[in-house]
Amino acid sequence: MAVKELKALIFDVDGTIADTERDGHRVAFNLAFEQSGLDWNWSIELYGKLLSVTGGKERMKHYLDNFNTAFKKPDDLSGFIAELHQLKTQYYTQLMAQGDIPLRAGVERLLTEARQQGVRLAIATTTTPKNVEVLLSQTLGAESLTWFDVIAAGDIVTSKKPASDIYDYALKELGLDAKECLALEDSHNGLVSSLGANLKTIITINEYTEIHDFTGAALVLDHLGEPDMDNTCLAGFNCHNHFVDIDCCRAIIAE
Ligand code: XBP
Ligand code: MG
Repeated sequence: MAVKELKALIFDVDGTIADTERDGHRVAFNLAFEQSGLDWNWSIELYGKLLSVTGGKERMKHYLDNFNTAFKKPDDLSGFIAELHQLKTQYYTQLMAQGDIPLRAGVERLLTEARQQGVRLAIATTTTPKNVEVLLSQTLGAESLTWFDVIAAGDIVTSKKPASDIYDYALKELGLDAKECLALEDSHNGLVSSLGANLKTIITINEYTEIHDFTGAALVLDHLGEPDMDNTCLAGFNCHNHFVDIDCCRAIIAE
C-alpha cells in the first residue's frame, strides 16, 4: 500500500486558529442584543453551554428554545434572528479589526511551513465567511486569504458541524481524498464533523472545549507548540518533539 502523501491541511477557525469565542463572538452577540434593546446577556458560563450548537443563528434559536422561553418570539422568527445576526457580525468584524485576539501558538508557523513545503491549505468553519476574512487579514495580512485554496464557511452548506458537510465540501473543492489530508479542530462538534468526512484530526483544546470527548482524534494537544514553547500531548500519536510541524502531520496520516 503506497504511503499516503500529505496533500493538504484543513483548519477549523474559531477556537483553533484563534481563541475567538469568549472575547470575540460572545461580546459581539451581547453588543447586538443591547443595541437591539434586548435584555439578553450571554455570560462566559452560559456561552460555554450555548456553544454546543454551532452557527450563530442556530445558537440564538437554541437559546430562545432552551434558556429564554419567556421571550415572546416574533412571527417571523428567522427574519428576526437573521437581522440580529447581521448586527452581531458587524460588531464582531469591528472587534476583530482592533486586533486584540491573536493567532494561537504554532498556527502561523505551521501555515508557513505548509506553504514552503507545497502542502495546500483550506478552511472548514461554521462561522460567517466575513469573520474569516477579517481574522486572517488582521493577523496575517490581506494577502493571506490567497494562501487558502478553499475557504468553506458558514451557510455554504445546509447542515453545520457536527454534520460532516463542511469538510465534505472542502475536500470536494480541493479535489483531494480525505486520506491525503489532515484536519485541525478544537471541539467535539468539530471532531465529529471531520471524522464524519474520514479525516484524521489533530485537536488543540481551549478553555471551552477541554472537557469535551475527543475519542477518535489522532492527537489531542493543549496547543500546536513552537520550537521554543513545548506543547503537552494529552492523547494520541507521539510526534517525538513538542511542537507540531509538517513532518508530524505527515507521520500522522502515514500511520
Ligand atoms: C464556531 C462556531 C461559529 C461561531 C460564531 O465555528 O460555531 O458559529 O461560534 O460564528 P468553528 P457565527 O469552530 O467551526 O470555526 O455567528 O458567524 O456563526
Ligand atoms: Mg472550532
